[in-house]
Amino acid sequence: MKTAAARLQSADTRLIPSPAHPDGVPPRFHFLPGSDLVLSQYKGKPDVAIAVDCGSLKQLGPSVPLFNAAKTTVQIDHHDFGEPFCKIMVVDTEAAAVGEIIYGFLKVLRIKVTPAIATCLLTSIIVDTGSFRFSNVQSRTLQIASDLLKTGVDMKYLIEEAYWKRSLTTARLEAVSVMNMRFEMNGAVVWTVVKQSDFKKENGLIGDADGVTDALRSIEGVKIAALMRETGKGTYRVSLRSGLGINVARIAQVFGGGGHHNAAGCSIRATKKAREDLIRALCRIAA
Ligand SMILES: [Mn+2]
Repeated sequence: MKTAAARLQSADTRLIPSPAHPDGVPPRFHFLPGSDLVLSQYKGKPDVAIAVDCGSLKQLGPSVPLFNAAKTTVQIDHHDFGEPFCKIMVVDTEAAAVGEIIYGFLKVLRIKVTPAIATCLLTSIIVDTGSFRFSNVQSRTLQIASDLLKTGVDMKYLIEEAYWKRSLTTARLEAVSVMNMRFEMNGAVVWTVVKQSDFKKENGLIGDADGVTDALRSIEGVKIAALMRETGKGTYRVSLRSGLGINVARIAQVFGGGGHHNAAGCSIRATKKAREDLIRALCRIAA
């Protein structure tokens, strides 16, 4: 009988891009081994569908019918305010990143963690902990990172690629978002909008402005930062970040999204009214 590891490794694995990044793997993650396996289209019925780092079925967007067509559905997640939507649940809200959960899973399956696997898992941890700076970092996070480092993965390179390196497009979109930022509550709340026309002008994609919210949150005095990116479909994709003790996931949930205490997101209509409702809700919890 084949071991679980051998079965998994020989499986005809296809990866479907996240609806959060409909353009496929964001360019800054093209360095990840296997990023070229991500498909933008999939025909047929999958045997197994796995939702990773996805707090609700809604987050799968246009992939929902394909996902639900699978015989077996699996949810691997760490969101504080996620909703269960799969037959098999592998959820650990204490994990700083899904990379931690998958690492534990591979250990149980006795799958050898190769440098390529370690590169992806460590990147998951680096990204979800802001390079080991966020409050979700625990002893276990560092323990797993240490184990992954032992495979020979080059962490300096990963941090350089995933964290320090920004494309010129990203730098320009960050400049746009800083130029457009507005403060509320004596600077406790900052919000900004990046319009479709900005993305077009800078030849950028939604994912090119991923890091903006953290940059805004780092401004002295800011307790909550909100980035609203206008999608092509009349909505804003909202990213929220907050300081210690402020739960932005609660607000994201009210607006149909979800996430973690200090990092959450949702989608709202791209109207002044919807924007103001959101900002008002943010001001209430920042008070
Ligand atoms: Mn995550």
